[in-house]
Amino acid sequence: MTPTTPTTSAELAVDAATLRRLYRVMARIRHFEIGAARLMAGGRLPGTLHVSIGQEAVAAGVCDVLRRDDHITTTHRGHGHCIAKGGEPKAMVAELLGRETGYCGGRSGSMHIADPSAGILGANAIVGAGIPIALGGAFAAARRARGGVSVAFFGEGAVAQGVFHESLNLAALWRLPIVFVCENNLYAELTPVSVHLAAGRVADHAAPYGIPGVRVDGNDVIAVRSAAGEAVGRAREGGGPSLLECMTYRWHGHFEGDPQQYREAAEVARWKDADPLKRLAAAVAGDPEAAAGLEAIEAEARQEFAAAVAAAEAEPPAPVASVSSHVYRRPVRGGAFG
Ligand SMILES: Cc1ncc(C[n+]2csc(CCOP(=O)(O)OP(=O)(O)O)c2C)c(N)n1
Repeated sequence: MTPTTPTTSAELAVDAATLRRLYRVMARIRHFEIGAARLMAGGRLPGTLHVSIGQEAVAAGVCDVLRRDDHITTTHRGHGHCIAKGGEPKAMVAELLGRETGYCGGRSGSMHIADPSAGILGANAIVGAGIPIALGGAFAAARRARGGVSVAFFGEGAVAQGVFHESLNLAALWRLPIVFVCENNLYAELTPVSVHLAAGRVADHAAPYGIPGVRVDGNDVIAVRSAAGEAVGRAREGGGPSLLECMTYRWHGHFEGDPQQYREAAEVARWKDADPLKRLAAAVAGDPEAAAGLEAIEAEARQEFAAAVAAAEAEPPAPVASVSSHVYRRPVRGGAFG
């Protein structure tokens, strides 16, 4: 992995405002995840937590080329995608902390966050299960014919699931406006990719379905944005689906508390050197307009998370009696259950 050589935003063919916007989104994700991990370590956050520290460039780069009414689905490691797509950290934190103002009334926690108003069709605890939901979003977008696009985010652990292949097949047959974005972070739980995927490259799964498949450096936000821009543009114009494989790495364990006996500290350290935020900061160092105030952006991001925690912790926990709300459907007279 070679960090991008410092250059100017003109050479990067991306304007200073875009570079700063990308940095801000990555910083907001980074500080949300660091903060959430600390809350869990301190016993203030119930449930299980999977953070995406180190993978921020994928969420930021892809969502930067999406419209608010485009759809995404995400996974158990989905906070970054939700933030990048326009989800509200305040409602996300309230959900993580089991408060009624959370996205799901505090009943679901980290792995079910959804915000249809921002096009977020949901995180999903079942590996691969978000992919066909995004496919449905793409089908709906095609029917509406307003140029909408759907993006399915998933880890490489989902690629051996049948539904990944079924979805690529249908998307290709019907030329649906969808981009399949695989975040290949080299591990599925404790298992390295070399042991669980027969095809060395996820992107190679595109060819049998006759769709474009591209592998990019997923820690280079500009490269991700550029590849995603091409795939999303093609989908919007009726050119059909694409598969994008973003090579990246999670700095933390699979879940918070994971003893991580399956990987070497030196490997983690190598990937920390390829930190997507530091790489973008280095890339814009020669451009005073783009580089100004990156520390202030970081401070704002930390403050955003702290304010969300303070607001959530000032509220009472969601009432236990609400636990079954929205689970059972009230019988309809004369209907199937009436
Ligand atoms: C269908 C299914 N099988 C197994 C699991 C248990 N499980 C949870 S996360 C995970 C690994 C996912 O790896 P990957 O898709 O690469 O995502 P990452 O955790 O690396 O972001 C597994 C096997 C599950 N949640 N769903």
